[in-house]
Amino acid sequence: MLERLNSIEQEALAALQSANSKDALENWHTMYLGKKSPLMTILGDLGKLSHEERPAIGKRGNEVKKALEAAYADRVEAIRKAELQHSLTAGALDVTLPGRPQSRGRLHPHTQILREIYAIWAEMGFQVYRSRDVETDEYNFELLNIPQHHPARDMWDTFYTTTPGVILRTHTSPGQIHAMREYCPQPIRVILPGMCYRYEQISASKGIQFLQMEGLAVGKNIRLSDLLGTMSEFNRRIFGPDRKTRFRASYFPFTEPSVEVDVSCANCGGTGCGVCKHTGWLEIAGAGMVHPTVLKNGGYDPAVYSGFAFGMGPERIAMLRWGISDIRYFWGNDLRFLEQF
Ligand code: FA5
Repeated sequence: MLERLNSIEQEALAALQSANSKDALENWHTMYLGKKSPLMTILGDLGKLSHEERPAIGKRGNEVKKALEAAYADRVEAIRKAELQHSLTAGALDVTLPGRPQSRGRLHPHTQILREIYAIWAEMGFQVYRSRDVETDEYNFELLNIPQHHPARDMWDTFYTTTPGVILRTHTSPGQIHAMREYCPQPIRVILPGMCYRYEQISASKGIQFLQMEGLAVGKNIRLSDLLGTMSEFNRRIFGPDRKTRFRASYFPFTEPSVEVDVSCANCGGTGCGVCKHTGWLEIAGAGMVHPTVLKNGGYDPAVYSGFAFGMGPERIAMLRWGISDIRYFWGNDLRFLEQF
């Protein structure tokens, strides 16, 4: 029996030397140290041996078991190291190589300028109010004091749907009525950003689809001087302190009195150039005191409440800010343009 144990030990240690992988090691373990292995069978059957034989066989059996276990652990460690070494050399990684650049998206200049404009109006107490792109003739025109056949409709001709009276809005002004009807009789300070659509001859400064940003303030004792001061402050914040603001008398059916808001041309500093058509000024918004009829249509008593409103073109503001020469770039989807912002 002792000889049998010696030969088990020798055979097992020899077989261990040729086990070169994790799988081979596992097989070896089952074969030589597993429950049904010859060694374990001998150790398990010690009770069947005679009193004389048992101590010596038991002692030697345990020695062999310990030796095999120790050799097994050494071999596992050696193979782990060899595998690590192999993977370090075979799959060698040059950590000094530059990484693959991730192409990062960015915000469209529309979104960037809108966020800047929102932040300025927010500081002046104006909240964003969302209004729909698809409007009714009633909201886009009638309730804004532009009845059927009014000549002002020519300026704001639009796209019509197959449902009579349902159109794409030509300006964000119909949102004034929605906001007033929702908040009346509370005071209002909102901006209404969004897309507008017009039947328009496309040019460098005119699109058939473009952004507008309406503003509306309604309350008691709101005066023209409040509008002029607020617009001047907005221009100072968005264009910087060097640019001047000018107001020109104008006409809109939904404001009385009405003004156009101009800023001094950044290109020439106000002396006149091609960009400003040699006037020194660029128009950025229409504005005025909310017409009494419009206040009434919104639910406010014009004898008690007053307000101002404005409608500006964020694309034109972006063009002035960043020196963009053509409004069509915003929709051109040309990466050479978009990547500059
Ligand atoms: C209006 O649309 C009025 N609703 C503005 C208003 C609101 C006046 C509240 C009084 C009170 P106007 O058509 O001028 O006005 O347009 C206002 C601004 O929108 C313009 O100054 C311009 O910046 C922009 N805009 C107008 N038409 C286009 C277009 N076709 N393409 C790009 N921007 C445009």
